[in-house]
Amino acid sequence: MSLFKNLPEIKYEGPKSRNPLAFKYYDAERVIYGKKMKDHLKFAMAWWHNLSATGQDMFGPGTADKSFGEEVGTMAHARAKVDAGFEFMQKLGLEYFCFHDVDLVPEGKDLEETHQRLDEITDYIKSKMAGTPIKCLWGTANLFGNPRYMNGAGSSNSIDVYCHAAAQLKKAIDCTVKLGGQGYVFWGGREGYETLLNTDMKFEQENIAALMRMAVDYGRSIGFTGDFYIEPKPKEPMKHQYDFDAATSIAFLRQYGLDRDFKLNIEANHATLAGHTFEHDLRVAAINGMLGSVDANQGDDMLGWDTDQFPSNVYSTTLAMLEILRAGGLRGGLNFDAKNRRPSYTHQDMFEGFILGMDSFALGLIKAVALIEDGRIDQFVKERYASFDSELGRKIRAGKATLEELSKKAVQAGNTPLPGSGKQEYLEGVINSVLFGG
Ligand code: XLS
Ligand code: CA
Ligand code: CA
Repeated sequence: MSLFKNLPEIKYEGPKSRNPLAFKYYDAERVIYGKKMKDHLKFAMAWWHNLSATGQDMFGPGTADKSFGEEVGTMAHARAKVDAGFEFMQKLGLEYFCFHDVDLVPEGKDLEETHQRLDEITDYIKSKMAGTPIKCLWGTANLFGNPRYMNGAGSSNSIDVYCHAAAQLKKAIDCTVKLGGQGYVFWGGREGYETLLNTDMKFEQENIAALMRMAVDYGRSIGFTGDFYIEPKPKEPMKHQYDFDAATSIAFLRQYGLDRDFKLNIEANHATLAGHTFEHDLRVAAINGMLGSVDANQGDDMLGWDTDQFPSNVYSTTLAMLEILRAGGLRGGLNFDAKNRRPSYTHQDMFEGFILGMDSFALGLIKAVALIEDGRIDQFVKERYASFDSELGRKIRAGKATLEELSKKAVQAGNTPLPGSGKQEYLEGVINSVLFGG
């Protein structure tokens, strides 16, 4: 039975197409640098936004009907969401999905009942995956929604809450492994604090690290070979979150010896909330060997919160894809942690959201390749550091120079010349010419 009856399979029709239900740029089979577009862009559907969220906000209830013909909050509804999800992914040619434990099933009266429900639904999901190219990109546990997590999960002051989180985490890893998940995400929604007056920051961070260490040990013990990820975010819901941005999260992972098993899942809207660009956090992750996966969305410059919009800004997707290509691609993928705006409440809007996001990243990929082929930006950056291309420069780069010899060179040189123009305006013009020059 079709749950999206009037919605077709979405095909590539090219940039001139005016069909709202067709891809204009995303051509899954097109080969770029020896790899199909769909393998550069391993798009994933987020179970929570796409199949669960109805547009509810603090001023009013949801506007979108995601009941899929069943009573919300029942196991029949959980199964209907699986049916809807698979039909949706197949119609859009999506090959990956991501989930939280509580996106899959309604929580039971206790952990035992919830675990039984998860066993049942993951059996069902597995049966739907068979014979399709659909795979699990990553799983996670929702350790922030239930009131027991008001003070965090790994950072909670209560050992009972900490153990409950461990039980949820263990089961979410089981489900991820059962579904062949390639990654496991920690997003520390409430792993932070509201006021230092009641907080032992060091104690909390050590406890989070201990929980992550236990998760790695358990995951490896049951055969999980994928990456664990931290997903940085500076704030919301907590005022201060410990995984503020890529740099902070990398320092944390190294501090606690978790950097061999963890990488980062960089979300565009979280980077911008931290006061960075999306490409900044991608670069920080990449140069530290920590770029794992991406949550593809965008925020709104005029709003200070996590709006999780479908990406439409091609300037941003181009610069993001440039970082990803330079990093040699992603072992993870591009998960649309994105939701329709509240007034876009129809099933067709769900399709159009994904078409927008997939086309924006496909165009970003095409334009990033064009920037690389154009060569002017790479050439400029190379020349900008050319003064280090000397014997002394090589000594500095090799860590073999001394302050005394640098000082001697400077004194001998007399008047130190200026370092050369940064030519930002020229470079921005190059980007415009590649993006819009036809
Ligand atoms: C919330 C986060 C969350 C994670 C998974 O802001 O983006 O959805 O991706 O827990
Ligand atoms: Ca978000
Ligand atoms: Ca996210």
